[in-house]
Amino acid sequence: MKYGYFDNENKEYVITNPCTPVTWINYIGSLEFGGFVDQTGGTAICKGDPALNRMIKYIPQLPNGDFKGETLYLRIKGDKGYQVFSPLYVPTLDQYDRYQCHVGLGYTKIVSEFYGIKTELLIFVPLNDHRVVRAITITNISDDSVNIDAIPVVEYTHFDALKQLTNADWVPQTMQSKMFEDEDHYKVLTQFAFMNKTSKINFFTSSHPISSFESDRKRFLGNNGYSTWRKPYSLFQEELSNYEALRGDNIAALMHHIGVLQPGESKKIITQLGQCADMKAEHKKIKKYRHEEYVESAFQDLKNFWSDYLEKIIVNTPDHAMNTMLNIHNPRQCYITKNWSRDLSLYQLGFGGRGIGFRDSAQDVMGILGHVPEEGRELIEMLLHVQKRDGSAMHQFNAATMEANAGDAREMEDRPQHYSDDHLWIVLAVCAYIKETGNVSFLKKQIPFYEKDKNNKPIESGNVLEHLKRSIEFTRKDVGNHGLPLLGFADWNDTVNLPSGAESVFTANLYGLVLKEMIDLFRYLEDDTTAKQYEIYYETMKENVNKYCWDGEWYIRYFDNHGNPLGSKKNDKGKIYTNAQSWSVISGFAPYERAKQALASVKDMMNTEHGIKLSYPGFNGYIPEKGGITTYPPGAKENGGIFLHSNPWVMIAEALVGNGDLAHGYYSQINPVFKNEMIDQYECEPYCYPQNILGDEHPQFGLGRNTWLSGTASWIYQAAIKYILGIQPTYEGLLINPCIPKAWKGFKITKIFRNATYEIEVMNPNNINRGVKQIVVDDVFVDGQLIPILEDDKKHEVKVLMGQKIPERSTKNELWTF
Ligand code: IFM
Repeated sequence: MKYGYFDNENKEYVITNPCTPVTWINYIGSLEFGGFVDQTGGTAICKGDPALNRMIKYIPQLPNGDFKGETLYLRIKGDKGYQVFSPLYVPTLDQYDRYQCHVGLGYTKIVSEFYGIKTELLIFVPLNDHRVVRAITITNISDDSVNIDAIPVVEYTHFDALKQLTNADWVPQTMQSKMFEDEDHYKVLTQFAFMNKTSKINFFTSSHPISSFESDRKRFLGNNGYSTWRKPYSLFQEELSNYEALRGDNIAALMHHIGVLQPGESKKIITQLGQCADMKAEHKKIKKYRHEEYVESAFQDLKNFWSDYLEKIIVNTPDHAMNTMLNIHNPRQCYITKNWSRDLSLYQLGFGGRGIGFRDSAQDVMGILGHVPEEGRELIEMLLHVQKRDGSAMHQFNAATMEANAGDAREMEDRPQHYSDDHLWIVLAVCAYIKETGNVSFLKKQIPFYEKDKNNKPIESGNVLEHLKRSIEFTRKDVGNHGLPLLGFADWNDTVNLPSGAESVFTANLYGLVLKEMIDLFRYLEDDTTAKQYEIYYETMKENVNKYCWDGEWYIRYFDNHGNPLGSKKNDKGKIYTNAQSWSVISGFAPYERAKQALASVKDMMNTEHGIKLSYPGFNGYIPEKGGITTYPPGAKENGGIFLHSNPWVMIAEALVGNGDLAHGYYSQINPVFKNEMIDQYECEPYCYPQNILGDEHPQFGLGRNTWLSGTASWIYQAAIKYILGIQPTYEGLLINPCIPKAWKGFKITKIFRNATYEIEVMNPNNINRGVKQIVVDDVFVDGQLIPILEDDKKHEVKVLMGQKIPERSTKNELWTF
C-alpha cells in the first residue's frame, strides 16, 4: 500500500492517507526555535533547548490517533447542535473525503475535505523568527451555506521536558495562564515559563477576534477530564469557559466564530504560537503576522532560502530516484541533522540533555559544506570548543550552555571515559571546509580548549591547526599491544564497550584517513617536514593493521583486552563487521587484493536486499563484557542490523576500487524513494534516510526506524556526489573522478564552487565505470582531472569524456572522436 507520492516540481512529498504505519514527521524552524510537525498537524516545539525549554507537550508513545501537542477543531452549527471534527484527522478520526499532507522544505501544508468543508493549513516557522505560524483557510465546498467555528488548540508542557513526565505535583502547580488584550484589542493567551531564574512567556494568538478561550485541559475535555480529545465536552457548548488556569495541565484553545460561509466562500485566520520575554516588545511582530501579505512574504523568504540552498548542487542522472534524493530530500536532511544533531526527533526526545554529539555533528557538517559552508564553519568552531587539551574530545554537549560530558561512558565508571574516534572526525570536517571554501586562514583562528580554571575561564587556547595536530597526537600515543588505537569507551560503534586495553581497527583506519588528509593539507601549506612526519605515522599504522588484523578473507574489527580478535572467523558471533572492511579501503591501508577480498566478503556475507548489515552473526543474549551490542536481538541495530550510516562507507570503498556498478547498486537498494512501494514492511517516511533497518536475522526484516537525525544523510550524500558522481572539492580545484554504472551513458551536474558555477556534463560513450579521458572547460582543454578555481562569479561549461586516459593531448578534434 502507498501512503503518498513525490512531487518533485514543488519539492514536496505528499501524504494522501493520514494513517501512516508509524508517525511521519517534518521539521520546521531550527534548534533556536522550532521542532517537528507530524502528518496530522501535531507538533513538538521548543526554543533553544528541547530538554530545558520545551513549549509543547508531544508524547510519541501515545497511540497514533491521540492528540499530540496541537490541533485544530472545526464545528458546524446545525439545527440539532454542533458537528465537531478536526480537519487534521487526529484526534477526532472522522472519515475524510480528501487528505493531503504536503511535506515541504521547512513547512507542512495540510489540505483536507470533511463534511463539505475544505481546510488548508500552512504551518511554518519564518526564517530567523521565534513563532509557529499557522495560516488556515476554510472554504465551504458544499452546496449549502454553513455556519462554522474554528478552535485551534495547543497543549503546553513544563519547560523541563523530563520533569513534566516525572513530577505530577510541583510541575502542575507552576503552570499558569493568563489572557490579555493587546493594544489592538486582540486577545493573546499567555502561559508562563520560568526557567533558570528568567521568566519567559509562551503566547498563542490569532488574526481573528476570539469570543472565548480555555486554558485548562480538564475543563476543555469536560466530565472531570474523563471526556476525550476526540469529543471534548466544551466544544458542544456555545462558548469556552474563559478560565485562566493557575495550575494543572495548561492548554490554549481559542474560539473563533467564523460565521456563515456561502457555497464557495473562504475565510482565513492566522494563528501564532511563540515565546518572548516581554509581550509589549513582542507586539509589533505579532501585529505584522496578523496580515496575510506579511505571512505570504515570510513564506516566500523561506522558499527562497531553500531554493538558494539546493541550487548549489543540482544533478541530472539516468537514475530518477537518485535525482529525487540528491536534488531535494538528501541535502535537506543533511541540513536538518546539522541543525538538530540528535536533539529532538520522534526517537530522540531531547530529554536528559543529550544535546550535540561531537562525532555526529563533525560528520553532519560534511553534508552541508557544499551548500552553506559558513554555517558549517560555525558548527566546527563550536565543536572545537569542547576538544580537550590532550586532543581527545568531550562526547556530547549542550549547545546553549556549552557544558559537555562523556556520554554513556559516565554510566560505566570502570571503563575509559573517552571515545577513541570523536576527535578524529573534526579533522575531516575542517579539511573539507577548507577545500570547499579555500579559507585557509581559518586554520589560524584561536579557539580555547575545553578545560576551565576555577573562574570558569579556559586554561589554554590553540589555533585550529593546533587543535587538529593534537587530535593526531592523542591517537598516535593512545595505542595498545598491537600498536592499534585503544578503543576507549567505544569507537564509532557506541555499543561495543570492552574492558580497558581493547584496541579498535576502525579507529586505526579513521586515523589513517585523517593522516592522509593532514598530509595533503601540510603539502598544500608547503610544510613538508610535518607532512613527512605524518607519512611515517601513516605507514606505521598501515603496517600494524596489515600485520595483525587480516583474518584471511576480511579484516578483524577489535582486539579485546586479552588480545583476542573480535570480528574474526574464530568468533561464533560477530564474526565479521562491515566497517572494518570499508574503512580499511577508505584509509588506503588495504593493499588492492585485500581490498577486493574484504569487499567481496561484505557482498557475500553482509549484503541483503534492504541494505548491508553492520555485523554478522548477531549475538543472542546479554554478555556484559561485550557491551550494549548484546542487548539487542540478532538483526537489530548494531547487532547485525542494517545500520544505514555504514552503508555509504561501502559505496565509497567500492568506488575507490573502481566498482561503479556495485557502488550504485548499494546506493539504490537503500534509496528511500523505493521504499514508497513497500511501506507496509518498511513503515517509515520514504523521504529521508533512517538510522536503522532490521536485518535478515530478525523476523521483521526490512522494518525501518529512527528516521531523520542520522549520520546516514551526510555520508550517503558524500558517497553519491563525491565518489559515485565523483565531484570533489580539493585545495586546488574541483576534481572530476566519476565511478558510475557501466550502463550510464553519462550525467550532468551543476555545482557552485568558490564563486563560479560549473555546469558539468559527463559523457560515457564506452560504458565504463571509471576513467577520465579528457576535460574541456569553456572549450579549453584541462590537463588532468582538476578543474581550476576560477572565482569569477560566472557560469562555465565543463565537458568530461570518460575513457582511457590519454597522457599527451593534441588537437581538439582528435580528442572528441569516440
Ligand atoms: O556512531 C553512533 C552515533 O554516534 C550515535 N548513534 C549510533 C551510532 C553507531 O553506534
